[in-house]
Amino acid sequence: MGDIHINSTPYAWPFDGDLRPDNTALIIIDMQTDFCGIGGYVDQMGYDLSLTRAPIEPIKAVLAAMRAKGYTIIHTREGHRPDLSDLPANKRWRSQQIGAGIGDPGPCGKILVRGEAGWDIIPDLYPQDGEPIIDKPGKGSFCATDLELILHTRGIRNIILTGITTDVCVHTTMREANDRGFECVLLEDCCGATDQGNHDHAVKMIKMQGGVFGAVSNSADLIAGLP
Ligand code: C5J
Repeated sequence: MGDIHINSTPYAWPFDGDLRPDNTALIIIDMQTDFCGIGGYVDQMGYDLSLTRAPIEPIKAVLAAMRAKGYTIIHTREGHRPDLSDLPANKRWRSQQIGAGIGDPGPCGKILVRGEAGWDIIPDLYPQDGEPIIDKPGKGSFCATDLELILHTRGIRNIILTGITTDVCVHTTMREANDRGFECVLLEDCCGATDQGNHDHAVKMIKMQGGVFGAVSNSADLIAGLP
């Protein structure tokens, strides 16, 4: 037990006050051109890019603060092998229905395909040497990846979640992490969705049942409370 807590709801995070640089990681989810850049997947689907770009500056501030204090920083990218052997037929078909077929050519290269320009992390938030990058074929960051092994190897038990999109990849990852016993907090202003209502409801869901998936905070409170 410790006595370090971040101002958050519905409880002061982490639950046991044991917050240290060597047991806590920042995870930045899918800040790729495909999700927040002109010509990428989200843009091709016709959604409002300002919603998925809104978290860029708040994440930048958290990233700088946590890098300076020596915390583990982990980045994720959603994407598929160039031969599309890890792309389920239903995922491809659904994306084609909305006019942004995964694996099809677009202004930023083949949509959500590893190695293409649109698939990579935006320059503003690009990983530094030594920061693990998790390449994932699905929405959750634990499915078909070595994220859990990396977290356990580093002794991480607290996870700070940021990135896009709040209701899809961030929420799925938070649920996966919570079920594995990690103590999670989502930073509200460091996330964004393709629909503001979905973002708001995804944030609200976390706060039910005493914090059913963890807690919710924001960049300013996290930075102010970070030991
Ligand atoms: C989606 C993601 N929304 N990163 N991916 O398809 O949330």
